[in-house]
Amino acid sequence: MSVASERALVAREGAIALVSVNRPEARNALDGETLDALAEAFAVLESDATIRCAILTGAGDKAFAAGADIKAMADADPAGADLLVGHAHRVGDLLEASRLPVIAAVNGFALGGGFELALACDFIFAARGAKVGLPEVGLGVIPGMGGTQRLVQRIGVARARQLIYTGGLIDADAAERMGLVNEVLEPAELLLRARAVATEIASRAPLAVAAAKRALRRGPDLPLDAGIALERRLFTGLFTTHDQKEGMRAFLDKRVPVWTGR
Ligand code: CO8
Repeated sequence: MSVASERALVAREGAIALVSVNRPEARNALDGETLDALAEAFAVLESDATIRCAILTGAGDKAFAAGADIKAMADADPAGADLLVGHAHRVGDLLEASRLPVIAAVNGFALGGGFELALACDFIFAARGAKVGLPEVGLGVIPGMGGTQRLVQRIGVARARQLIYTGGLIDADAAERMGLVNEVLEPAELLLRARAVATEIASRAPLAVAAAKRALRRGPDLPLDAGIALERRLFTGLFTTHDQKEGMRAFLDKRVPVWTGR
């Protein structure tokens, strides 16, 4: 286990990294220090070629993250709020641009900025009984870590409006029915299942996985023809890689490919 700061724990397990938001006494609420620790953790993993997939979870059994730190925000002026949002966006931008798929393993409350953090990950697994939502309007603000935009991408504008305008929480099963959560697991199974899927991802050609992530991330922001053109560039670009030759040759030779990430 390595420590980016005590607020973000990083456990490397072969090609997988398990990152934990570590502030359980405050339900893993996100203040500037915690957000910076997460950003540092993901920046380090990004440049570690041995890591091919990451899982993000919350320390303890109560929360993934209960949102931005309300104590740190309560007396802020717009400039102070913007500063906090800057810390949050750095993490969101890193997750978005990362070559690594990141699975959010939601183990309890994921609220406000905590849910927005999960939405910035590639997809979400949740423990049965976990609760997610964007309760910001009940505090006099709105989601500020990309939630108004990313939630729409996941579940469409009408459902996003209902969740954001009401500030209501939904449980993991309801979130799964909406397509917000890929799988609901018993709490003891959550990380086991996330690790199994992360291991499968980590066994695939890393440059191809990174290209797929880029196509899937950027595509929805683009008109369809531009998204398809991006896919075409990424597809053909992979034919410059050793791993494309290796992957196809291994298939033809009926053997397991050996990826070098080149
Ligand atoms: N901020 C600061 N402290 C918190 C937060 C939080 N978001 N959530 C919990 N805590 C603290 C509590 O104050 C308490 O501290 P203390 O022991 O010192 O009193 C401790 O964690 C335990 O909390 P509870 O006793 O309330 O624990 P429960 O298990 O009873 O309840 C809940 C857990 C339901 C998660 C409850 O704590 C809660 O409702 N928390 C607030 C949830 C919320 O409203 N989140 C949205 C915050 S606003 C936001 O996220 C805006 C994002 C903007 C962009 C991002 C910028 C970074």
